[in-house]
Amino acid sequence: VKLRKSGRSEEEVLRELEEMWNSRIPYERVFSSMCTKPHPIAVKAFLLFIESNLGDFGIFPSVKELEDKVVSISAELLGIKKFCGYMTSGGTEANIQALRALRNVKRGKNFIAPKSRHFSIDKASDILGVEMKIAPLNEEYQVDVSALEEMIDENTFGIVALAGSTELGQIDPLEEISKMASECDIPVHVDAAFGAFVIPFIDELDVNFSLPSISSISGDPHKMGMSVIPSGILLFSEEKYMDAIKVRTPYLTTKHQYSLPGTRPGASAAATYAVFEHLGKEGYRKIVERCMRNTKLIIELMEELGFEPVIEPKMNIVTFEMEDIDRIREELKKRRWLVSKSLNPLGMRLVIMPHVEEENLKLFVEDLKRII
Ligand code: 0PR
Repeated sequence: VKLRKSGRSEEEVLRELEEMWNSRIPYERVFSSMCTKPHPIAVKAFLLFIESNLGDFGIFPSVKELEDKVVSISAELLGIKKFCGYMTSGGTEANIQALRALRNVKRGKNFIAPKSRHFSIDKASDILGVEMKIAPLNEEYQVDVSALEEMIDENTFGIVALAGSTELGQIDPLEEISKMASECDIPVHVDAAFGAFVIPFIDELDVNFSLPSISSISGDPHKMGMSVIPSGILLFSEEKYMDAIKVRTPYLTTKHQYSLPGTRPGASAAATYAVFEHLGKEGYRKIVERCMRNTKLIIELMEELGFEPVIEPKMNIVTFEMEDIDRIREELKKRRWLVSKSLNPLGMRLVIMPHVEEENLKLFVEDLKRII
């Protein structure tokens, strides 16, 4: 494909794109994604700020204000009083940056992450050129804290814990980890990419994010926050961690930068602020409650087919052990359903996002029944 000598009409180009867009499996039939249709107000706000660049916000001072508001609203939601932070492109950037900050502060050579970590942690280890030690899980698929403690050595600069694991939505025992880490003087990064905008709206999940030793927390508005892609949050408990990833930017309108990308969308800050303001706690709670009702429904329907969830889901992710997941997944795809495969344990993983309708869960299970 080459750049054309002379261009085609707007109408023609857009028609081609529309056709391409319409060929996808719509979100209504996608149970494999942690992303969802952004809230309409997020889309409007995004378009309004489409030109803005948070990488040089002296030109667009209002986007910096919006980013700061998004960061403090997120911190308040998670019950964190003392914080600093910025908007990332998502969970991957946040994990890389959090580990970079810990490595730079502690000057160590390795960190420890649970077996249940997201693969972005592996990317961080590779990019930073530091060793990643993998901690085993207990029978509830949470990190085994005593094994974790034994893995700490004089070169360990940090620990990763999960609040909403990718495969099961499991939450690691943060209080226990924090207590142990405080005794060993090791900072902890909590990856709440998925959980940050779910946990605060489920009363039974009484998770304390404001613990000693928790040095950073990440959470993604582009997952359960109903915002647009790319929207992530990274919060640090102390300035020294932010300072450890600061670079000077002499020729910009601003003196320094903390983010991994240089140029980055101010539109994401506007979109996320808009959806935060518009939904409020009540709006989010309703969305999360509906996702949890649908998660319970799919469990009931799957139990009728003889499948049990691996763990009682804490959030709207549920995984069923399934030996022949590869074949079933292929067959489901032929019928235009997308599910994902979990590896630990081998099974079918369903993420019951706000775009998942009760009716479609019933149709899905009927198709699954025919396949098995
Ligand atoms: N941390 C955790 C716990 C995650 O689950 C994810 C993404 C990340 C970090 C990285 O976040 P970003 O992808 O925003 O950088 N987990 C999802 C997954 O791998 C991402 C995803 C989203 C995958 C939508 C598929 C999809 O359709 O399942």
